[in-house]
Amino acid sequence: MKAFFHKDQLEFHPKFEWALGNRIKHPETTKRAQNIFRKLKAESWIELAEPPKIPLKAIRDNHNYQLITLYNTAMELADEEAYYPSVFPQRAKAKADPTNINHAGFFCFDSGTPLNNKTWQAASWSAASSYYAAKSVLAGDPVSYALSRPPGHHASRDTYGGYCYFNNAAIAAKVLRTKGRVALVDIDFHHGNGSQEIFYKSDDVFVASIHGDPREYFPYFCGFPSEQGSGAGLGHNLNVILPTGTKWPAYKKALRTVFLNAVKRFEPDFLVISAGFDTYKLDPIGRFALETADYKKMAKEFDALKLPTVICQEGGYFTRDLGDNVVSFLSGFKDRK
Ligand code: SP5
Ligand code: ZN
Repeated sequence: MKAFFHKDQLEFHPKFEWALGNRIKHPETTKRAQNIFRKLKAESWIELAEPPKIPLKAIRDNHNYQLITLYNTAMELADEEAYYPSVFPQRAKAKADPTNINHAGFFCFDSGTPLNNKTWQAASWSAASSYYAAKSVLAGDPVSYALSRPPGHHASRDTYGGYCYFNNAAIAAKVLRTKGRVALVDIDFHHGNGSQEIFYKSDDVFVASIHGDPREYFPYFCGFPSEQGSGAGLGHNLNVILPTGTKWPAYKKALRTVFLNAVKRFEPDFLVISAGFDTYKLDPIGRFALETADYKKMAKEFDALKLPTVICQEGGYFTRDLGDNVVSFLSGFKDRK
């Protein structure tokens, strides 16, 4: 199995975030990616591959030019300077100039996702990892993994937040949809609001997310079962909420009876998995209670669909066990190579 990662994804070091009024150490560290990389390297059946540069057009297919411009504006920040917006306009009435860093709040929806002069570099290499993982699946690999860090599923066409800058999984889905119907399934603890928004009106990409209750957890304002898509996409968006403390037996039940059934009914040709491991029992942010071995069991449920599959890394903040959890998950697809 190929695993895509570029070392410049490590050049981005968010130091802190503002969370619920407190300044806390940033959970989305380079150590996360390094831990995953080290564990992947120890597995002989995983082949690490460095992606080439992503064509700008592949980013433009998902994100508008203002967002791209803003990250380029941030490249002019001084070393060690991080920009946290402090003004968040009511969008409908606002106009923004993305060459002015002080307008960043127009594009941003939280205070946990800083911009600095390395954001563009890391985010575009992360996008490249998922783009080329999708390309490898189109070229015949049954399953590919993208160590996409920074993560992506909270980023929409024109907004960033939740530690996400470009929506890596959506970029992969758009590569695959040129050749068929795509199911994008999101198993991160948090609702994949960016992915939902990008494909909300699409009838050829089904988006399904299984997550903690947004009334209590990030991203708070969406991720409810009533959100089912609109226009041609009506019926092609699924949100499943599980209670705080959920363990594997209850997770598996929801996965089989609701989640996977809906995916099958859609009859996809390809699968993209937004794979977050903040559902882990020791995770400092997520509040489910899955164990390392559960990720292999979960993967086998997806593997049984027998679809060409791209797996994109999302969250997971208990760094010590993160790589083990990723390897456990990937091992569920091992029989397909
Ligand atoms: C990709 C992803 O998983 N993004 C998650 C963003 C969540 N941001 C809000 C975090 C709130 C942190 N609360 C601190 C609890 C410390 N014990
Ligand atoms: Zn998450």
